[in-house]
Amino acid sequence: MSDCIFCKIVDGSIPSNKVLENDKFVAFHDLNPVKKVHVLIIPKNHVDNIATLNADNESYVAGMLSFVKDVAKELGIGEDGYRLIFNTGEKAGQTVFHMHAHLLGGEEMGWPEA
Ligand code: IU
Repeated sequence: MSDCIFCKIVDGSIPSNKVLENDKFVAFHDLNPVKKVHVLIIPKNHVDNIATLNADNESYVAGMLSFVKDVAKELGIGEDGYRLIFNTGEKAGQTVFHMHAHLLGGEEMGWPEA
């Protein structure tokens, strides 16, 4: 999508601090981290969010969890414990409508969060 900021990160027209990339996914550091480690993981092909997945686009996100595991390992938090969050829809706090997982870690995290 031409006006999507994360699509521009994928095509390189907007720079990002990348952690890992493969043919389907990119992981980069969030500009406004809320934890010591805060990385966004996105599919290269545009999907708005989980709610808009369907038979035509679900292949875009197949393998995403396995990529998350590789990213956590790359960041050195693979054994430590980490949290994955998909804000889905405005009511849940989604502000960028290109599907992304927030990978959070590097510090102790309570559950539920205060
Ligand atoms: P959300 O789940 O849609 O609210 O998350 C969007 C995230 O994207 C948020 O944590 C922003 O800090 C982050 N972000 C970014 O890292 N780089 C950008 O250019 C933009 C948003 I716009």
